[in-house]
Amino acid sequence: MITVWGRRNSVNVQKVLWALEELDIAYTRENVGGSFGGNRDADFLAMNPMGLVPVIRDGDVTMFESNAILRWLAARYRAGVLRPSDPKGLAMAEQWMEWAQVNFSPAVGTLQMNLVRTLPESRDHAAVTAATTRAAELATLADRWIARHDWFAGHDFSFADIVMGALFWRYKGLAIERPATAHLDEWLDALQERDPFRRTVMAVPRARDLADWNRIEKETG
Ligand SMILES: N[C@@H](CCC(=O)N[C@@H](CS)C(=O)NCC(=O)O)C(=O)O
Repeated sequence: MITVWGRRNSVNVQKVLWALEELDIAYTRENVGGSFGGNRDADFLAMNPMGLVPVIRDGDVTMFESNAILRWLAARYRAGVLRPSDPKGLAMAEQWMEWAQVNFSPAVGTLQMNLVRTLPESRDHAAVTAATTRAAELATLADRWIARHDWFAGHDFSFADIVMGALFWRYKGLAIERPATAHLDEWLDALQERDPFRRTVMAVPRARDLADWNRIEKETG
């Protein structure tokens, strides 16, 4: 049985839980990180010296870094379900996973940290302005791609849609100005048809502010 360490309101944990559900793999989860703590304990640091969630244990494989975990699960289980079997599809999926981790995730993370997880008086307004502009540029760019493709890898749903989907869902929940992204919105509508997305991402309400965040974390784990 696979074990996942991580709180359900972490976007990176959500990606792993969503992938596990798409692959129909049984798992157990330990609530770690945020107000649950545990991620600075020696036992946890032995699994991930960064002290961050998610971490998984799958037999003799214990690992961290959500995108790498997705790659492991997709390669190990039900080949072709999340990892495209054609080289071009795989290349495109990998391209968007890297793009999301290096570009979109930091912009959304800055917005989330400041606008939701920080009290108004302590927010870094310059950082919010810069991240709002950056995220808008990036969302527009991704919208142009998905206008010409059914999914981020091309023809089929893949782990790239999990990475982009969890992040884009969070971005859409922020109280900021956003550009029109009609094609991304259509793709997001298609994701909402998937039970694994509903159970792992949508099931955790998006918080509006810190009090909301703390309440949801307690309620949903
Ligand atoms: N690049 C890492 C980032 C992991 C990360 O930043 N995790 C955050 C949650 S999204 C975390 O552990 N924060 C500390 C905490 O929850 O206490 C990944 O993709 O797994």
